[in-house]
Amino acid sequence: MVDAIHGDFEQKIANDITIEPRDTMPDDYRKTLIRQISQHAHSEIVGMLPEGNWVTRAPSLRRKAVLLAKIQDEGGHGLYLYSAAETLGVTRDELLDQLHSGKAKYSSIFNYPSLTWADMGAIGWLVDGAAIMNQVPLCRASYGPYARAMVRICKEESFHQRQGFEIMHVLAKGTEVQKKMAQDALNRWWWPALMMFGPHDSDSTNTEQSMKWRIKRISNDDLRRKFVDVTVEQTKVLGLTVPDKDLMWNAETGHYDFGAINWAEFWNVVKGNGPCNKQRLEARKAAWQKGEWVREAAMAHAEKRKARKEALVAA
Ligand code: FAQ
Repeated sequence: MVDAIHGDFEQKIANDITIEPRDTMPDDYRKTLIRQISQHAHSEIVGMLPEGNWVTRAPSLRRKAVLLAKIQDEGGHGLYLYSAAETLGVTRDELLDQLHSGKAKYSSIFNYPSLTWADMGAIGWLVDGAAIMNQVPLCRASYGPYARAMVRICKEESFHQRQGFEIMHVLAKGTEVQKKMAQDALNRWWWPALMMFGPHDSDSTNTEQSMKWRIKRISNDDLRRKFVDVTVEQTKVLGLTVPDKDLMWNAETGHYDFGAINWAEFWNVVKGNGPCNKQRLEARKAAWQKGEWVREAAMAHAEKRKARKEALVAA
């Protein structure tokens, strides 16, 4: 039955008309959007750190310029997403407070270390590759500000994925040592990249409802399977080996079968005990503290401008 308050909302969802900030929406819809969008924003901001680790050690000026541009893009994605979350009635300070106090989740993948230059290739290729697979359907999410932010984000993520693949390609076709480095990066990032899609559908607490609300359009397992199908073929082009002895083409299903994911490792990382969780949080908190004078200066400038405008209007 369509209830009086949310009838309009439900009809819009059924007819694929986007929900906009001033529209009536159920509290739980608002809550789950704030949850997902803010986790996503935090992931983008924390996700700058593993790559930031290599800016000073990029092997050439060109590589350094590209890497810097990519990291800045990720920062921009975080800002669009925080803005989209703010349209739902939460403040950025509240969201950042949740991140800094360790209450908020962000993607498990960014709690792994970036040990060699090849990791810059693997992150672009696999992590951005998984992000695109997950985010293209979000361009059709039912909440307008989120869907619109995703369109631009996906365009930029495509460039990121290509630059990562190109780094891997150069290394994989290079010297024996370079090829080994590329394979080692693939070995370390493959399974964490599969974990990015979240728990199996049967263990996913939010998927069913989020799909009913057309926030998510494709389930965690279906997206993961699409990612494996596409990425295994790309691995062949690189001449590298996917670190999964159970990986096998299944002619009946038309998809690759792949091995079991280590969910104990996944939940351990999500709960804050991954290899770099503490380091990542410390880095974000330090950046926030060091940026205090910038925020104060910006506020003082804004207040001065406002006072000047008011004086002009009064004159
Ligand atoms: N890590 O019920 P579900 C990027 C949590 S951006 C940590 O299935 P849902 C760009 C989940 O929150 C990467 N926690 O959840 C880049 C939930 O807990 P809650 C981020 C995870 O929301 C590249 C619980 O497990 N992308 O990479 C993870 O329906 C390179 C149960 O899970 C997005 O955020 C995880 N991997 O589906 C930047 C995309 N997976 O909240 C820099 C938008 C699950 O109930 C460098 N988000 N959990 O306490 C989504 O599509 C969804 O939120 C999912 C999870 C698919 C991530």
